[in-house]
Amino acid sequence: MFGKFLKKSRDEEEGRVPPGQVLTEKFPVLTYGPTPSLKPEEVKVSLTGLLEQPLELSWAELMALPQSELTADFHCVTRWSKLDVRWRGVKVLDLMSQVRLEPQASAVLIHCYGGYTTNLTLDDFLRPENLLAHTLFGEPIPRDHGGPLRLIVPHLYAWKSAKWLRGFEFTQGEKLGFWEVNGYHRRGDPWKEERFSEE
Ligand SMILES: Nc1nc2c(c(=O)[nH]1)N[C@H]1C(S)=C(S)[C@@H](COP(=O)(O)O)O[C@H]1N2
Ligand SMILES: [Mo]
Repeated sequence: MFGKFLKKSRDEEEGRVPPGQVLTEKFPVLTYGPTPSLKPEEVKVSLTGLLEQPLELSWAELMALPQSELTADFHCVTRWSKLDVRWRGVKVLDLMSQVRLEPQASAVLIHCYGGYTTNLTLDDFLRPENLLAHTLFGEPIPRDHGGPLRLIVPHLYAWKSAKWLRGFEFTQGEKLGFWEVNGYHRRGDPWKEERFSEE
């Protein structure tokens, strides 16, 4: 009976690991460039570009928005995946209820402290699970994992989950981000193995 239970859970897990990925229990750190050092009260999140009015939120203003939990799998394009990572923070949709986009807006370029950028279409950005996370497994996110604040976009490769989040620039058409300019796929769906650009 126990064997059957184990087998079922393994089968279940197999359906959760995208092609070409290997599970890890650890949580490796993947950073290109410097690791910013920021106190939560120094963090600001700005919304700019194709909006009726730009907005900048302080840490206190972010904490005053509804707070949500997300448990999600994390897939790095360098082929490791970690299941059931627990985050807490502000849903992208709760942040976006504070602003009105211009009708031409179709994409967002995400900016980070330290200069990293990554791009998403609005369809990929405005998903109910996406989170501005400040807590990882019940603790403030460690600095090397993107604390005080990072984006989590669980349905795409983790290079879209920008650490040390600084803001969102709404654009007409995608402006490509750091890895996307350097040969990575513009979208990055792990289930389709959208690792590299075909252009
Ligand atoms: N600002 C910033 N965000 C980033 C990165 C980075 O180098 N800088 N690396 C990305 C990549 S490639 C991955 S796999 C994940 C890794 O997150 P982790 O270091 O918490 O595992 O962060 C993503 N977000
Ligand atoms: Mo990655």
